[in-house]
Amino acid sequence: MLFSMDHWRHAFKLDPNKEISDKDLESVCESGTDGIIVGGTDDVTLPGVVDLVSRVKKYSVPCVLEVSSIDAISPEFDAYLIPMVLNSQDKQWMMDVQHEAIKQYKHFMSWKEMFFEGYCVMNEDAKAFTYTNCKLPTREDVLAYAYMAEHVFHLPYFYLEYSGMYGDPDLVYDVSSELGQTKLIYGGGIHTLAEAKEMSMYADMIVVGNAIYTNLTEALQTVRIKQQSF
Ligand code: 1GP
Repeated sequence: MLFSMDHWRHAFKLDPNKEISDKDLESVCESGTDGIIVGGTDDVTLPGVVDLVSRVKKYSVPCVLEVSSIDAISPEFDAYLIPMVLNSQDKQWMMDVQHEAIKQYKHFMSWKEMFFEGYCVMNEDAKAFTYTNCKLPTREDVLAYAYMAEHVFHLPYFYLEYSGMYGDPDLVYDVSSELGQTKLIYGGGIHTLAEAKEMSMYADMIVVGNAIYTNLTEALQTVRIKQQSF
């Protein structure tokens, strides 16, 4: 059966650079979330990625790698998410790192397990924002990026990335209205079920990251969005 994330409503994002105990990892993996995304911005190393995926693979939850470094790709994952940073000011993050990866690895790549995401980084204080030299987009910019993700690049996912900061629900609503086929992923600053519910009203999938490490009990509650119908 082909791997798909299209039905995912909720994902936890684990950072290979952060410590998590076996007990907490079990709670995350057995929480009922649709999947685990392994991803981070800096100091993502192959040993860190391999260690984390091997621990997650003890559970039945799907596990995908959001690739941030070409040197830290392990074959253990169910699928791979490849970001294309639409609001980066450097072509490198939109096109060149992906181009280099394809040049080196295209014969090993299974395209059935590889999904490109149009990334729009919205938090100026996020590491990813600085690292990929992003420019803060206006509302109109974001809507045009979403339009391009769907109609120009035909990307399966558009990721509105507020990493570390709770975003603007009105903008999430506007972006969701702009998209048809392309699914909207929202991530950033979700710490409570109420926040998860709010963003889930508009985003196809929400991603919870930092809260795993700051308040796991609350973070686990966010999975309850899957029991609600909106
Ligand atoms: C980060 O979008 C994810 O890439 C989740 O953001 O860590 O702020 O929850 P937080």
